[in-house]
Amino acid sequence: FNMSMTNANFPMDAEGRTYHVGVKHGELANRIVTVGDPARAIILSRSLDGVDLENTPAKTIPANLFSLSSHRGFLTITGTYKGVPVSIVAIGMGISMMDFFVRECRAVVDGPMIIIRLGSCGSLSNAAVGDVCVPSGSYLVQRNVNYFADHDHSSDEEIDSSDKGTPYSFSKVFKADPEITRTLVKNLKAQLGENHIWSGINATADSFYSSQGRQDENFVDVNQTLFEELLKHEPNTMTLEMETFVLYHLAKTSTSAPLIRMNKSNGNGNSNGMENGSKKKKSNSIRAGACMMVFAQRITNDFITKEDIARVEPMVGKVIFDSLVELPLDSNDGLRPNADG
Ligand code: R1P
Repeated sequence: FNMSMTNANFPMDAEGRTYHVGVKHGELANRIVTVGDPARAIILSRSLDGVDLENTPAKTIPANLFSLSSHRGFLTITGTYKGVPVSIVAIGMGISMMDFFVRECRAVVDGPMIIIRLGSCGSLSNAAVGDVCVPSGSYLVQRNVNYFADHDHSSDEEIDSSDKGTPYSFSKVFKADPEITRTLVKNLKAQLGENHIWSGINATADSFYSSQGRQDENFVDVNQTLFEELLKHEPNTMTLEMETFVLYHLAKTSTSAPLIRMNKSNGNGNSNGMENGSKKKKSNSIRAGACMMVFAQRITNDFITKEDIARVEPMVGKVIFDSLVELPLDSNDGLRPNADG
């Protein structure tokens, strides 16, 4: 890996490899599954075409697939599924890692992309450990660090709204691609059973601990009433995890997202004019979706067993690949006049 970068704005090396994910043109498919855990990426890779399962030990990347492990902990595996090119990218944890992944992958892939996250999460709803949640939208939960500046928080107090603000802030909901969500729900229900698949809204938190309402006596977190605040903000809050919001947000703000294209090229409000000539050019969209396995039930305090992870993970992985190859790369949903209201 050549570490000499050619510019400071969007660093790439002489070969065109991105600075953190380490990928270059040709190494990534337009259809991508992203996970946190590299071990999950390797388990999923066993479902790709041409893998010699008998002679590929567990925890080993199948020899017939392209793989790249970056110096910053990203793992990319590319192959085909039912003949269609797909990639699996393990990114680690947190909002910054999702940002690195989406931007650097976008930079080296031509044309429209579909990105589906397969994560794990905590459940705030009735979804039990081992169940799978498919969020149609996500918001961001951030610790408001200013709240903790130069105030006396030695006593645990209720979340309030005095002049120092509230200890946690919640963003608006950004939506998943509706067709991806529908396809995932349909295929997951067929595979895992109606009762194990849940729809709702996800909350992406900037910490595993404080902004997910975990109690830690070593720090002043003022998060005792966080769950109630989340449900007040968004009554359909179903899950808590650490990446999905950034994926949905970047898909929405990508410069070829339908709404942004519309604003740029359609100042006169006539969507027909835009649709005519630009159908071929508008092909850099990112369609995003996600599903997550419940590892932690935050209300009952159950945690998933290793056996359940081993059972659910490869099954959900296969459903995502089936969904990925079933979905058209470029949706025209947002380009229909009035499609977004
Ligand atoms: C925390 O344990 C991690 O698990 C969840 C959270 O979002 C966070 O990244 O997702 P992954 O299993 O995909 O890493």
